[in-house]
Amino acid sequence: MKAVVCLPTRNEKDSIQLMIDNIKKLKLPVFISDENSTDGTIAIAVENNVPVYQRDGKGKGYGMRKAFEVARQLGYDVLVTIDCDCTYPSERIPDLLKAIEEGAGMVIGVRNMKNIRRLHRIPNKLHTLAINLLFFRFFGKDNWFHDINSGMRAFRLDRIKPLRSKGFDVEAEITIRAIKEGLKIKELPIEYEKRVGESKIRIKDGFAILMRIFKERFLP
Ligand SMILES: Nc1nc2c(ncn2[C@@H]2O[C@H](COP(=O)(O)OP(=O)(O)OP(=O)(O)O)[C@@H](O)[C@H]2O)c(=O)[nH]1
Ligand SMILES: [Mg+2]
Repeated sequence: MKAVVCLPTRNEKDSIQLMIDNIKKLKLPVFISDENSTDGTIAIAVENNVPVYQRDGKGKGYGMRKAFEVARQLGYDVLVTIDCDCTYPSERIPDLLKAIEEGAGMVIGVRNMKNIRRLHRIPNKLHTLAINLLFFRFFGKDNWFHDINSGMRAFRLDRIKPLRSKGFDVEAEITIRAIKEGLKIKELPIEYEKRVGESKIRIKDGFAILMRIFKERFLP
């Protein structure tokens, strides 16, 4: 199994060095999928010999699509994505990969909700509930999800069909793709820290995520 880590970035100069150091400690290959960062993020990545790829459109969805494309082109079977804002525990990546080796098609890091701002926590619960209710018939009672927007996950690339999301709806879409493909999805509880640097998500993104869930359920 060949795995690679992708850090999606948009102006993450305050956290990228630490994120790169943490992943290098794990001896895993890493690349950046960037959104025209202008704050020096790219220079830090280049100084650390980490390859940087620029997205083809605006938004985290495009960043993830680029991540899929690059990982496939480089011949990897498993992609690990982790937000580059020092909120997720990169030292747990090996646990995600172990679960994949043991047969999971996707492993989602389920955040300890206490450090998620209330403004994010409530929509996140709503999105997760929406997927649980609308896609129940695909996965049945044995799999009830707890954090479908998590920005830390690992999955087998060959089983995920091309993405359509442009923005922050991409995590929900990746989860839905995995459900529809019948992948064995495992959840792994993880810690979650307060963000370093400026948040990019906006209230309108919460609506876009909900729309994405409904579109994926009811439109072709
Ligand atoms: N490639 C790319 N990455 C992005 C874009 N927007 C955000 N990101 C990255 O995606 C990750 C998640 O963005 P955040 O702003 O942390 O969003 P969030 O985690 O939902 O919200 P917070 O709780 O405020 O952290 C970070 O690593 C961002 O740098 C984008 O347009 N393109
Ligand atoms: Mg974040």
